[in-house]
Amino acid sequence: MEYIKNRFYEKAMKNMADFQKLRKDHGDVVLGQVTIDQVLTGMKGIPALLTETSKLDANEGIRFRGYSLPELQQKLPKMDEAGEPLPEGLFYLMMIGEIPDKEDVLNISKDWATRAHVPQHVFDVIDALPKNSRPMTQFSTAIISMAYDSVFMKAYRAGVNKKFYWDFMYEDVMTLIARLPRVAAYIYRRIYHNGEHIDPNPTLDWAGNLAHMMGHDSVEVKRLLRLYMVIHADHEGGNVSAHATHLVGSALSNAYYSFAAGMCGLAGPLHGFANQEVMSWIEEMIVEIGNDEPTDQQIAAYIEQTLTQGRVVPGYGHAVLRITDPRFTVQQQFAEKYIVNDKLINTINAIYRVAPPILEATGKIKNPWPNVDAISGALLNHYGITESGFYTVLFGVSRSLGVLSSLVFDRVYGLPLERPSSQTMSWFMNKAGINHEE
Ligand code: CMX
Repeated sequence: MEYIKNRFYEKAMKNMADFQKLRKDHGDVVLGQVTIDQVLTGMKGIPALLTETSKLDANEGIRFRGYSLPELQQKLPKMDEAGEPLPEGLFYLMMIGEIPDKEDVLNISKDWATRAHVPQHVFDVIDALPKNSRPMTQFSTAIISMAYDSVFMKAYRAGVNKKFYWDFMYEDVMTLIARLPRVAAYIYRRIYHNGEHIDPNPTLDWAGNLAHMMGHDSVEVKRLLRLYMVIHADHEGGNVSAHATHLVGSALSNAYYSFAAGMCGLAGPLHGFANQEVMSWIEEMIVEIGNDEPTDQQIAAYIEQTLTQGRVVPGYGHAVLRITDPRFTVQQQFAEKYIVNDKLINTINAIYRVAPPILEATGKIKNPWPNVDAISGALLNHYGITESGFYTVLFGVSRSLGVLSSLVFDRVYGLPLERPSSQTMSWFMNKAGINHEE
């Protein structure tokens, strides 16, 4: 399986030369100005991170190494021609920058299958938690517990030269990604299926095996999870899960610590947990209205009520996007293609008709359009994965592909400890020309 690693190394060394040239010859080039508003609203729009794997455009959506999602649905290898692309292919693209062929993808599937064994102590750690601990608590705890096996940490302690860090990080990243479906499925079966676990099938692809171990072995679920794992994989470097993984990694924390930090960020309701919040919000609306096929007027009134209560409408808005999230559109098209007359999906479509003008009319919400989380739960629910408390874990399994490939790049470039400066209120007031009393 050295083939993928060697290809990565070849490409990465070219990038490394560019990186060194930038620092050596062009380090003093000014990138832009930073306003008080940008700092006080979450550092939005400040070009402050180097991320190779994907780029998000506000008016177009995500591109992975230059390719949009519809392009990837066409170009990435699939299990069968009518199906959805394999996440292994997206991982290859993010790491190497080229569209893989089927053999490249099968190579990665095989590599991950050989690394997928999860040590017993990880299951023991999960089992030591109360069964009703939140799935994301169990997931991030299990990830940290695997740091025991970090080859990066062992190499660092053994005094390995920093120019080889990327190699050990690559090994940890591949092993961690390989193990995640088993860990996630274990948590799922533990909580929702009386701990009746299902052994992995090493002949299956990464997402197909996840569906299998969860006990949803149908062609339909495998197809959906392949798409799901592709569209949630990366959203450039500034989102909370990517940034947290990168930040913690900058202290030379190993991949397990770094990714667990990212997953704690993903578990927040303004980020990945929104995919669960959407389901709870709709359930509450249906109970309150007393009708599981609410009219547009009833939905509009419920959205108004949510806003009046000072709550957010989950699944809507975005820190960067200013359009309907293409990840929403791709899932909506999937539903149109494969799903006929599902009440929940009809309701999601009705919310899409009704919500944007109401959100826009507030005058403060910068993006009134749906994001990826507005519909993902409805698709899972349709195919029998009804346990919405688990949905953010699925997001997390997918997100590993992007943030962990970025972590390998971080070590290739030798990016240093991240340490922006913070300032006091007086400093900001002085900058604004206002005299501030402490
Ligand atoms: N419902 C109600 N109010 C919203 C809103 C929504 N869907 N989206 C934004 N707002 C509000 C903000 O809370 C903020 O209010 P205050 O000025 O009172 O603080 C105001 O509108 C301006 O916010 P913004 O600049 O448009 O959005 P931010 O960049 O601050 O936040 C996001 C982006 C995603 C956190 C926000 O749109 C939101 O809370 N959406 C709902 C939660 C959600 O779906 N999150 C998932 C995002 C995708 C993902 O990461 O998985």
